[in-house]
Amino acid sequence: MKESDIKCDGRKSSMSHLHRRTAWMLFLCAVVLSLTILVAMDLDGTIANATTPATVIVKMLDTPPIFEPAEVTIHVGDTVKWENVGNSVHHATDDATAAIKPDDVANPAGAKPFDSGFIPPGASFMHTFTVRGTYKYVCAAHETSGMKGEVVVN
Ligand SMILES: [Cu+2]
Repeated sequence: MKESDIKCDGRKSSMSHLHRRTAWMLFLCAVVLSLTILVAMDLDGTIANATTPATVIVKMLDTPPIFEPAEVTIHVGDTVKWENVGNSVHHATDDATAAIKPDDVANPAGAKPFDSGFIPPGASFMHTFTVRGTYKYVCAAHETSGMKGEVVVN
């Protein structure tokens, strides 16, 4: 009687011990998994919210003379890089004094106008936008041919 009771108790206690270990392991796995998810979410959130400055490329083409893309939307602190991929000289400016038609250019209040000067084939010009607003610019050489562009800074 006593022996069987002991055996039974022993089995019971070993079973519950095993269950406790399994439960503990599962709990640890759940904790590790939760922490991994939290860290991943935090990193993802950090990347999504980060204001890492970007550089947007605008190509300058010859036939027809255009900026490609003609309109870009960026964030404060981002840079636009104009690349002359054509064989003609191009230019990018939002300075009203360089434009034939004043309406072809626009420069937000408080922003200093940018002017690339003439960009030879294969060369490029970069400008970092630090003031929000809409910038309208032209290529002084091809303004009348419709070489106009727009940068919206949010
Ligand atoms: Cu041009």
